[in-house]
Amino acid sequence: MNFQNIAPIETNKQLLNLAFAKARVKGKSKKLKGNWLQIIRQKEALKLDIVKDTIVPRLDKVLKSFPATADLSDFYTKLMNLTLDYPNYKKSLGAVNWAMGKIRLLHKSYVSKIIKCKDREAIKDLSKQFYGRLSSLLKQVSPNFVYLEKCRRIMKNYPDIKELFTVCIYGFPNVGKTTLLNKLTGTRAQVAAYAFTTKSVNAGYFKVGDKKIQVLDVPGTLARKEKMNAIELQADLVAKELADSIIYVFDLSEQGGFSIKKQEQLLQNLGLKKKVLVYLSKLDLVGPEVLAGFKEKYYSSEEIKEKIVSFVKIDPEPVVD
Ligand SMILES: Nc1nc2c(ncn2[C@@H]2O[C@H](COP(=O)(O)OP(=O)(O)OP(=O)(O)O)[C@@H](O)[C@H]2O)c(=O)[nH]1
Ligand SMILES: [Mg+2]
Repeated sequence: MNFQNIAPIETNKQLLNLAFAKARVKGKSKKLKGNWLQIIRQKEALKLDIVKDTIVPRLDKVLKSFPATADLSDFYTKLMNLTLDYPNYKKSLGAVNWAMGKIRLLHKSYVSKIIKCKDREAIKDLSKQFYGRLSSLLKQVSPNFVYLEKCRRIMKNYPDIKELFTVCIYGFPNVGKTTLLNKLTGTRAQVAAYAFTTKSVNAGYFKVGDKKIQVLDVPGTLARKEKMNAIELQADLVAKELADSIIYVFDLSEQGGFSIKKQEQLLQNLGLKKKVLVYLSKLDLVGPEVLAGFKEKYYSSEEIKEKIVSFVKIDPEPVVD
């Protein structure tokens, strides 16, 4: 699922300014026929049409560009629960829908009042009332617009998960996980010399023969069971629920800030019923004696590719009668 193309959400003020500007310009350009009263009525009703037809489709676009909650997979629903205030997100989408309906009703009722009105001042008054009620309605849902824009910016960073054999690159912060993702898949995800550089899930792909593998690089975990923050919990979610297999990045140099002992403990306590491959990062910073003392089986990035491809089940040939 792709979250990159959700349209930006305008503020209530931007929407109103745009609608009023359009009504001013377009309202003047149309030639109207009839006596003065008919012309005034048509002119005001036309402005109301333009305002409604500017705002409602924009709100509709906001609603349509967010994925319908019913279409979201379990993984994305969980990811949204970790990274956003999910009830507020759903409430905000509901508020946009409510506002659209209200604007349509308001427009209909004021246009029908204007069309029946016989007094120039009263027509102007009705127009003013419409604009006043419209702007207070939009003000009422303005916090929902602001919240949805915040959600859009967060969701833009969600990985576009594909239905492929999936590997999760896991380990403490700053050990070299993203560096390995870039090496395996040719992505250019951000790498930096501090912990929690990766705050959301990065995806990359590699292919060996006709087998395509999805590699998900996740934020580092501090492995504090009860105290994980929302960033770390994303790592847990991918490792536990999405990944078919794990690459555990081990920084023997300890330059990332985590001791060999701590990293060994995390590796032993992973408790996932999945194949785990160990990758040693920063070997250029490690002396031969340290490497010799490391007793776990480990793989180079090239060996990891081959190994992972060997994990992918070959679908049995379909039986033909
Ligand atoms: N010398 C050396 N530095 C490395 C190697 N791999 C990674 N680094 C450095 O280690 C630092 C952390 O690398 P990242 O790939 O951002 O580590 P990460 O595990 O993704 O970090 P978080 O996203 O914060 O959890 C960066 O400064 C990298 O340049 C390596 O093989 N050798
Ligand atoms: Mg990273």
